[in-house]
Amino acid sequence: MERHPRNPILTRLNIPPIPPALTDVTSVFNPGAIKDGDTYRLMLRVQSRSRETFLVMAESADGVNFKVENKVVNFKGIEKVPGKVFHIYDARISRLEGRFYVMFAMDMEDGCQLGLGVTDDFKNFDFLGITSKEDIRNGVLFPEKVNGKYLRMDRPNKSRHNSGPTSGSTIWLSESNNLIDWIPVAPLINGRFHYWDEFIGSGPPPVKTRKGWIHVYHGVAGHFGSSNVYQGGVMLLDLLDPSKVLGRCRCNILEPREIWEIAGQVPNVTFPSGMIVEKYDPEGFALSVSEVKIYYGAADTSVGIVITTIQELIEATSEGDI
Ligand code: BMA
Repeated sequence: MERHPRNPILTRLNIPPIPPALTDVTSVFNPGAIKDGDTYRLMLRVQSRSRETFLVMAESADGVNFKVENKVVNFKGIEKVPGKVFHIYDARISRLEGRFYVMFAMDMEDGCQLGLGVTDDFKNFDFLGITSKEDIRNGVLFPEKVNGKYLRMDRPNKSRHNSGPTSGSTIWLSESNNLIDWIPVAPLINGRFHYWDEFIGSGPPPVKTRKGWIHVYHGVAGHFGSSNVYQGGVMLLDLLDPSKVLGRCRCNILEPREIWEIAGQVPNVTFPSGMIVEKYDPEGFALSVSEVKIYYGAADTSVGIVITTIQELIEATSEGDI
């Protein structure tokens, strides 16, 4: 992973005032990402000084220099959800059957749920529903049906960081016939206690390669007392049976090192949430030589980008287990 010299590519100073909710914002982080034709799009998590979070779109011609829109994303229909929705955040964008689906976390009275929205043009967004029945986060859709089912990875929140938010240490594969009702199929990977990825959760949606589904996730080392360290890692799933894990990195592939990753609203956080692959073959498999852009939230304060290739990501999954 190579950090781009332009980093951090987005900070609070790039967010135009969007009154009344967003003026003089505190932070921008954890973006969803997609390439739509020649346009790179990010769905940013922007936080105000009331510590409310809103989703805001940004676009770019080169994937590095982004212009942020001066309006908040409004998922039409979300206002009908019974009960209070405190925040929606951490959007993951997937292109599926020709539409753009957005899965995001919804903080509600009973914990966190996974909401699903859809758009065709990144101007009008529709809310499709709440897709979970338990406290859960980090839901990412596969970009196509596998064996006749929609698939996603998700992370039930079964534990809690030291005096922090609820978290979990198992990423699950779930399946659905309609994108709204999901059934857990199999646990994929567990946290490795005492090492870098004790608590885990999906990063960006998985990408199809000839070697399998490549998937970037985040791992949290929680044994440092005063601070949880959020890092990036990668695993490989079988193409035809994604419940089979073919490989997983031993070391993290991204960790907080720069001052803007170490210091901020939540220190020591690199949180990968968007991934853009530049080149696919005609059958839709990512080329191993393709450049990959990974977007991440840094210290819950700004947005960074690292560059790698499909081949390097795949190689990292065969380092051997810890
Ligand atoms: C996780 C999520 C992320 C956040 C991270 C670090 O539990 O809430 O949205 O970036 O913690 O604070």
